Amino acid sequence: MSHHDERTFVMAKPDAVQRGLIGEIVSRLEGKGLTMVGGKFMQIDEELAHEHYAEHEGKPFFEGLVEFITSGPVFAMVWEGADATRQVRRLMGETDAQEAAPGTIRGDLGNDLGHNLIHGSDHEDEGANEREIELFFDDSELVDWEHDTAAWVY
Ligand code: RTP
Ligand code: MG
Repeated sequence: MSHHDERTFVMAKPDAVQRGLIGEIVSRLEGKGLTMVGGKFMQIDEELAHEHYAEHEGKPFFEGLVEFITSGPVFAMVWEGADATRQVRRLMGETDAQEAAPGTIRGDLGNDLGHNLIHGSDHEDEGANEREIELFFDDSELVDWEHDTAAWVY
C-alpha cells in the first residue's frame, strides 16, 4: 500500500446480488481508479449483522435492516486508494436511493431507502473503515498490490 493510500470497506448488498449488479458496482469503483485488495461472496449471519450495524441498534428501522442484510448473500470487498473512504461514498450517492443524484450508483440503480445496493464505510465516522475491514476480513485475505500504471490511478 503506498503511503498516501487508504483502505475502505464496501459491500454489494443482497439486492445488488439478487439483481445481478455485483459486476456493475465493481466496475464503477474500478473505473474511478480505485484498487480492490479483498473480496468475498458470503452470507451475513445475525450476529455479524448486529455488529456491523451496531451504531443503529435501537432505531426503529434496525430490525428491518438486519433482516434485509441477512436475507441473502452479499459481496464484501476492501478497496484502496487516495481518500478511498470518501471517494466511495461519493460514488455511492445519498442513502435514500430515491433522492440520490443521477450518476451515482444509488441514484442510477437503487430502488429506495432500504434497498440501496451498496454499503461503504462512513468517512465522517473516524476509524469506521478500519473497524469494518477487521470485522469482515483477516489480514491474510487482503492482497497487497499496486496498479502498474501512472499517477491518475488513485
Ligand atoms: P450504509 O451504512 O448501509 O452504507 O448506508 P448509509 O451509511 O448511507 O446510511 P446509514 O445512516 O448508515 O443507514 C444504514 C442503512 O439503514 C437504512 N436506513 N433506514 N429511516 C430509515 O428507515 C432508515 N434510515 C437508514 C438504509 O438502508 C441505510 O443504508
Ligand atoms: Mg452507514
